[in-house]
Amino acid sequence: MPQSISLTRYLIEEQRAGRINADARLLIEVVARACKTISIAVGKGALGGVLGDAGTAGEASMNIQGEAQKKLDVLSNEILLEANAWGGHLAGLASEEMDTSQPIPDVYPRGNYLLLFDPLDGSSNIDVNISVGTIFSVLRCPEGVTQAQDEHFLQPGTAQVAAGYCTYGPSTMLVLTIGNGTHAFTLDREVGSFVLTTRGMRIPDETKEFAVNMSNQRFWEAPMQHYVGDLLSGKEGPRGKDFNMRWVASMVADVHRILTRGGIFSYPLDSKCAAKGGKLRLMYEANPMSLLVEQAGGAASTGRQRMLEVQPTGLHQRVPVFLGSKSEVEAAVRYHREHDETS
Ligand code: P6P
Repeated sequence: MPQSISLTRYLIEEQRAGRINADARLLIEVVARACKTISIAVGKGALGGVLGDAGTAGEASMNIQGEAQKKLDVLSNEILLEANAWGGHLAGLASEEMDTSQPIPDVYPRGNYLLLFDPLDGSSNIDVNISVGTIFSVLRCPEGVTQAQDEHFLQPGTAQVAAGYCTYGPSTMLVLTIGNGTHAFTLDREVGSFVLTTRGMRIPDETKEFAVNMSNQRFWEAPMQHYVGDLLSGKEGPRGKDFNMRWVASMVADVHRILTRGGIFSYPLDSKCAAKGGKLRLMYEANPMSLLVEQAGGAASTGRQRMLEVQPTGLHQRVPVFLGSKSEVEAAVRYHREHDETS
């Protein structure tokens, strides 16, 4: 029986190899520990008294995105804030659930990293017992800055030191990259630690599976209409093969499937969300997922630009997203080039 490698051992070996320093290693360990706490809360379901909308009876609490917060959104956010406040490796935190970035309380030492997270992505699925997840991204704080402000977070995805997600599904899995491949760890609930179960996830270059919310089709731009229209035409159409479709409406679940067996995930611009720049958020959804996908041999684009090279202009900026099997993302980008009315 080969000796199992824990997340701690993996990170220590990466530190010994000089690919990560002690502070970043400890930061990732703290985030992973917070995810274990969230996993326990999510796993209790109706027994935990934390399902349903946050806020008082008749008045749901809304986040900056204008979305109704679930009780578990708020709880997960609090778990991540509390776990990371005292560690001494952060100069600031930003969350989908908070209007602006948060300073580290003065009573605690500060560090050189910035942590961004979506504490519970896909939380609308919580009440129907479908997988949800935590997405996180780690950036370096600019030299000389001890109390980070929003503008210090506005770095392109290529600047990420680490990125990952924790998916709370049939098993709880942490998928992580520190820039040396994408690796999956499964939570051993009996021991209480994450164990390396896939070293070096690889996304197949080709795919026959796409993930998109088809109910938005009438709102899409021309390139997306042409692209998906040809996918649906199957082997009689220009793509020459039949495609299957999956849409969980939980980005972490859809991306985990794609990292595991290939596919293309898309949340394109549509006339409903175009004014906001898209639906999904760049800093704590698209960028971390794009780094994980590229590190697994896939590709990630806005349809018109490599995702990781987008220069952010706002903490909660939204972008169109195409990510997954490299040749399929390249095909989607080609459709945008050939059918683009905006170019
Ligand atoms: P729709 C969940 O709310 C989320 O942010 C992603 O996890 C998911 O991919 C997307 O929105 C689902 O959006 O419009 O299909 O409900």
